[in-house]
Amino acid sequence: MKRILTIQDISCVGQCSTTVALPLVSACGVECAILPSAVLSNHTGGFSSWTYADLTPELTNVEHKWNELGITFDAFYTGYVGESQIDPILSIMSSCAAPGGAVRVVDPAMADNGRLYAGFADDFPVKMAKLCNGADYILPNLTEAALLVGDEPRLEGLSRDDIEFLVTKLHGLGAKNVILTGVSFKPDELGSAVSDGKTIEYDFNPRINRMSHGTGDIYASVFTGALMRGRSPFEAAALAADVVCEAISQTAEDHWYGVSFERAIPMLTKALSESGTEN
Ligand code: PXL
Repeated sequence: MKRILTIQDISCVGQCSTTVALPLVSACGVECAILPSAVLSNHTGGFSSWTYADLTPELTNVEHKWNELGITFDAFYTGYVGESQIDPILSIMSSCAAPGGAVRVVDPAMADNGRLYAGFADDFPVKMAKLCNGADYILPNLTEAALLVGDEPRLEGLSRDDIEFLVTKLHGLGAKNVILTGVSFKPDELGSAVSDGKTIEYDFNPRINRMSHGTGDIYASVFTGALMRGRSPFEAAALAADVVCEAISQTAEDHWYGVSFERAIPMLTKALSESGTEN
């Protein structure tokens, strides 16, 4: 069984980041170690306030212990992290990689709907771009993608050429594969562009008109888990989108702070038990 390490915050309440990654990567049949970068009482997207305990010094402490014990990982998956954590994370990715190398999946979780999340400085995307450099896979939404390459975020009316130009610029950050989410060429569809730098494939699902928190974390977690189970990047992205759609459709109307991803776990495990190349 592959062992991955996810590095992101623990939002104790809110169904996002580590509390989504751990169950979903595990449900994929992949061992998931965690390294919490911070502990928050709840996420910052919709609650009026939160507590925040920064764990930056602990990242290096843990890294040294793992180096001493010879603990390594087949893949790293990063999500919501702070500016001071970028360099320690890059160090962990190089010193704790499995002897044959480790896959780097970077979800630059920092923005949505045209704006940075509360608490991030305007120059944070430049720091996040450093983490994208050398990543095997980056999974920005349209807002994150624009901010990473220094553009004004545009959420609507992007043509195929606009998307492909944006994807090219994202590769220019030093990322091998780009999975750009939030792509839409027709009002009733929403999907992603999956690019390896040579070819772009598109995956679309019917658009669900509902603002849902934490869907990017569900998408990145399933993508990482499925990839580590030997699915192609396109298959992993398509499954991730299907799980997000299933989770949203299974979420009660008044459940505002997250989506009930738990209800999509049966379809995820079923999909991954069906044919596919084991990795
Ligand atoms: O879902 C991304 C995320 C993760 N962690 C925290 C957040 C958010 C989005 O707002 O606030 C703390």
